[in-house]
Amino acid sequence: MKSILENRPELTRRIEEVAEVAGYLWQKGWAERNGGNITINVTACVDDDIRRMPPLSEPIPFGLTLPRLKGCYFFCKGTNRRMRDLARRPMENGAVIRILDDGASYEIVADRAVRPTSELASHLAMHEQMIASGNGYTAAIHTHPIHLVAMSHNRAFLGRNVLTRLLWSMIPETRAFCPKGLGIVPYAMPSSVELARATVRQLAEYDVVLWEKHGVCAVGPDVMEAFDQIDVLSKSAEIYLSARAMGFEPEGMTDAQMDELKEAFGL
Ligand code: 2HA
Ligand code: ZN
Repeated sequence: MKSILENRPELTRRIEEVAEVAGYLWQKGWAERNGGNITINVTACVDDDIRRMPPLSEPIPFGLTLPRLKGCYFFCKGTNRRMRDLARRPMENGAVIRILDDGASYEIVADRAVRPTSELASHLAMHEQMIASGNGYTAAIHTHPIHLVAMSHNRAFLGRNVLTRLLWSMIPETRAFCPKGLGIVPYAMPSSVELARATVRQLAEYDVVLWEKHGVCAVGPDVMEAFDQIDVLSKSAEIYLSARAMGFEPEGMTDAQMDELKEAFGL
């Protein structure tokens, strides 16, 4: 069987990058069973031959109407597929989809009829928002980072920017490399349109959002940068929890130290 990746080095590179990050999510312990999902907007890598490719599925509605996505193409992890399998065999555990002209449904175009992630509504809503904002972002990741999810079980952390300030204060790099901080999305049913809408509202302000008692979503210019943001926040969460496990509340950097950082890095 001919793969869509054949003779398409840029598309291949982008999907190899997804596979690399999928491996990291598994190694981190953030991707049990089929947990988490990755989507990337690959429209810029699409040529006329791809545009002419016949669909491998019926049109499938995704539950929202997102007019900016008309004619866009996405590579999506498959629903019920394992992240660790996506890492080794991306085209068997994910698929390229085409958004149809109604902006409300998609069809699968390659390589196989693998149905996209159960969180497709949230992912596509995030992509629509990224296009609307003109930020040039192309990647969205949802994963289940242990320490951040644990922290979301404490109501005291869920106030606006409470966790952001706490996590920033654990190590200077977190503020430097996650300058917008961490948005909070109150618990909502996985895969729901309600969850998608609440996620997008937070993304107007943040590049990473915490889904209460579930996981995080991050967006970025590419999948590696989206991953890095989750990784630095998660590092801070681990430092906080290590200190607590040693029996003390960590002091945290002072507001003055963090402001100094803001100026030095032009954040
Ligand atoms: O894809 O993580 O939230 C499995 C999930 C759903
Ligand atoms: Zn999830």
